[in-house]
Amino acid sequence: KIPRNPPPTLYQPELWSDHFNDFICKCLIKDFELRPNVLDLLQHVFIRQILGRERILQKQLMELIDLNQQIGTTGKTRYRHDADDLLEDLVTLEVLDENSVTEQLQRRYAKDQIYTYVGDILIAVNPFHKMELYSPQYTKMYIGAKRTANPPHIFAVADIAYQSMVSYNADQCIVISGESGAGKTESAHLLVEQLTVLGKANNRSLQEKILLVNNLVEAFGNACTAINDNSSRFGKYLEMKFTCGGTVVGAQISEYLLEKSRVVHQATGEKNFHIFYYIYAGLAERKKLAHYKLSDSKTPKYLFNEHIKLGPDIVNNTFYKEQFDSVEQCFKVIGFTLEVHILVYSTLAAILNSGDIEFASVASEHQTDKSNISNIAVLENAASLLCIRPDELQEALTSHCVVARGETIVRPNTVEKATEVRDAMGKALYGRLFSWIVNRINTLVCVCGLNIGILDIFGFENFKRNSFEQLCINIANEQIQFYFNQHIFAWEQDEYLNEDVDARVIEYEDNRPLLDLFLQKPMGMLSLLDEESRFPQATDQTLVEKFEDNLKSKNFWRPKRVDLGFGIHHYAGKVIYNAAGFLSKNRDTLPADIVLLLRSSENQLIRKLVTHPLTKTGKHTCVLCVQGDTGTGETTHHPRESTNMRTQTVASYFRYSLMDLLSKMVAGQPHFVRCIKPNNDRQASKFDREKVLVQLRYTGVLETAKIRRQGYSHRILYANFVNRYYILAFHAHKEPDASPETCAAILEKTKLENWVLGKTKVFLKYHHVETLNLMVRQTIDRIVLVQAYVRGWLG
Ligand code: AOV
Ligand code: MG
Repeated sequence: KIPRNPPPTLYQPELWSDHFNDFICKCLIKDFELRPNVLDLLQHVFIRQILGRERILQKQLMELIDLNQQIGTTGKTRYRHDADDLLEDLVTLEVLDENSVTEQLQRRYAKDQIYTYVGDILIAVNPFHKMELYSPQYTKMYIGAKRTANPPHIFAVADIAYQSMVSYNADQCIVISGESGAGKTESAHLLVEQLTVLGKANNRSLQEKILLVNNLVEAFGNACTAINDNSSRFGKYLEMKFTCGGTVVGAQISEYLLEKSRVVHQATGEKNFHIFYYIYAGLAERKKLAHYKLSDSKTPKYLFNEHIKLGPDIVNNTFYKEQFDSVEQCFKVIGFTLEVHILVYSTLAAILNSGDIEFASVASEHQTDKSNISNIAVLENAASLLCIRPDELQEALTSHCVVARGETIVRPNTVEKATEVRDAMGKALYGRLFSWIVNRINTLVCVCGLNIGILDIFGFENFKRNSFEQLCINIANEQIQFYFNQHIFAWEQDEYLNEDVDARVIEYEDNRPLLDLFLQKPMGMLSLLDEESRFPQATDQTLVEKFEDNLKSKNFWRPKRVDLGFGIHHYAGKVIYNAAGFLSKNRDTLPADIVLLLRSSENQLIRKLVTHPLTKTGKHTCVLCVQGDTGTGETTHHPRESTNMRTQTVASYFRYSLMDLLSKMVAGQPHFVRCIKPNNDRQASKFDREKVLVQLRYTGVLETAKIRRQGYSHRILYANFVNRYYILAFHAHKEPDASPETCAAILEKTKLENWVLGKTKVFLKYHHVETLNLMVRQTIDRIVLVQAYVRGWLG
């Protein structure tokens, strides 16, 4: 009987006699083309020597060949051309220049082929319309397939990361980059979806949980900006956790640098975080607005943007209502009790109510401006949602304590100061609520194991007016670009030198000077900002002057006629920043009086949010981080909050976060997805050549194609290489010595071309490894198959 589905675990050379293993290997390694193998096996050796039979049934033979053909054939990498001669890998372009690259992308885009490879890197051009590319049929097509067998696709990236994780038992990391609105978040979703399928999430509820959790975090962390209706306002690193066998068992989310200022203020034409609109509409639908001290006739100030006519439309918006339902659903799925739902809504409603508290100036005897609350009813609403006493809230907002010569003195707050305190409270509560939700999710769904991380941060931004938030966002992107450069260019070219490998050097735009400009200690921009933030007398004006006096870089300049303005020539273009508010945004202080008051809240969630610092502590070492003068690559992080004045600044927290993120990323083998925005109007089928060209330039796509064509993106130590691939040329049950000769023997056997042996490593082209891995998989499949046959025949 012919076994139809040979069990995959059958490949266990140790269970078979040496004689038989020898024999199988002899047959199998002869050639990677299939027929001679099977024929040899069956006709010449197998039948006579083992079974002693002279003939075999024709039918059995044909079936065996059939089965083998289904496993697939290997061979040299084929590059696909379609009828119009469009290329799927830019590396294979005959003429490699800006023009030809843009031309290819444009022609492909016109045919809805939004994905294109540059070697092992995927370019994704935002289609700005729904594509028929993600159906179950596509999901299936990209599982375990050779990359060149199908058109380029984001699912192929998921598959390669997954296969590498399983084959090498090693963590992976998928880095998605591109400017705001280029499609990073959408790509991240697609990757998560495909990875849950690949990971054979054995219960649907886990799969559902992971996808839902992702959406929940985005409801709290995304918002509508001038560029993107669903713009990520935080950095997200989602790690999918797998067992060694490759079964998905959970996910963990790390969030970075939420743009909290959005809670209290949004730029022209922009909105607050999605969740506020969702609960507002959702609670209205359930007639519960009054319970949370909200009214459907008066939009809270924090949600009201005069440039967007939202007003009463929010409560009638069906999309918001649906989203509210799905947030509730998500809370349930991840195990939040009804009590917790209510606590979360109360906190959000408290933030909205406190935003409506108004202050009026009252003259005082000592001529310092005092402030008073002009709408006490609103204050009472906020206090009741926060479960604190209204008189205490009033006091904490309109006055502050100072300690002078051992005496505590109460000083009044001006209207301006009181407003600042009110907003600081809203921002702090929201920021902590966000971190708390993410932490809760992690305790519910996180399990340890192998992981594939997916990085989706806020993309490079250049608005009409750019502030501290844009500076942080753009520095983060600068750092990711640096990581990309290190990986694609710097480390590879260093290894040529170390290993005496002759390869042409590719010039690329190194953005290290920019990172130094921002991150160096003590004279980088963030250090200067921190230093200035420590002086109580400092102003935003003295800050920009300090920048001007100390930052000596051609990438920094002061534009004329822009008060408080300074320019930075980022890797992705020139941005003019306005330093107004930099100092206060960086100090980000939550007055001690507010902290103490909130700690006395009857609402246990509020108490939790202000009692436990939710941020991480610890030391991080990362080879990628620019660490200023010491060069040790280490930093310590202090708990973010304390009630004294020595609170940590946003800049130093930001620096810490970047390092934390990078240390996570460098731990895995990276895969890159480059999202490209084809136009600024979010229009489908519109390919603005100039716009695309600029992005191709600053992301170094042309140079990447060159280095992938000429260089060796995989460098594997002899021992590792032999261990992984000896089965292709030697007996499966006997691992040969890890010598350069063995490596050469394996490579010659595979008929791959253009590899090089260095002093300690094998240097391979980007497509070699995939071919080798596939050959190993097929060899094992064949061994399994033959074993199954033999079992069938013998038994
Ligand atoms: P981003 O993540 O890169 O921006 P998004 O992933 O949010 O950008 O994409 C912006 C919009 O482009 C989406 O809302 C979709 O309408 C559209 N889009 C992107 N990719 C696809 C796709 N594969 N198919 C269909 N539509 C797509 V920002 O988060 O702003 O940096 O901070
Ligand atoms: Mg995004």
